Amino acid sequence: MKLVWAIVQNEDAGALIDALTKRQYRITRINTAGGFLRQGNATIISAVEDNQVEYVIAIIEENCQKRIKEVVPVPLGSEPGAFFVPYPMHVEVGGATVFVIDLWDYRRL
Ligand code: 2BA
Repeated sequence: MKLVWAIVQNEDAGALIDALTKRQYRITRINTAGGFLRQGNATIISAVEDNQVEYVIAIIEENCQKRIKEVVPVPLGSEPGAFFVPYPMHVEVGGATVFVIDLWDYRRL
């Protein structure tokens, strides 16, 4: 078995969970935040049979869009008299960051 571990945008998480649970996949959603943007995102984990991995990834791809997010850089420090003009930056986020991890054991007790 494999653990499919997907970091997705909050905007996509609901539809993705619906699409997976409708097909009988068991999933867990964890509310997480990205280290770069410091904004909330969602981590979806699901233990699946090896032969289901590509199908699950295809469902993730189908339900997660790329988006441009605006971020305003925060100054790390400033000299007296200096001023900082916070020009917004744009970064492309998603569709999803997916890790596939070998699962040693899976039990429902
Ligand atoms: P964040 O860390 O908030 O990153 C959001 C987006 O900012 C990233 O989108 C990427 O486009 C950009 N970005 C991240 N780090 C950057 C850097 N050092 N310099 C320039 N731009 C940077 P995605 O790549 O689609 O990632 C979306 C979220 O997935 C990330 O949110 C993070 O929570 C997670 N993630 C991505 N790669 C990861 C990795 N290698 N390990 C763990 N989590 C990861």
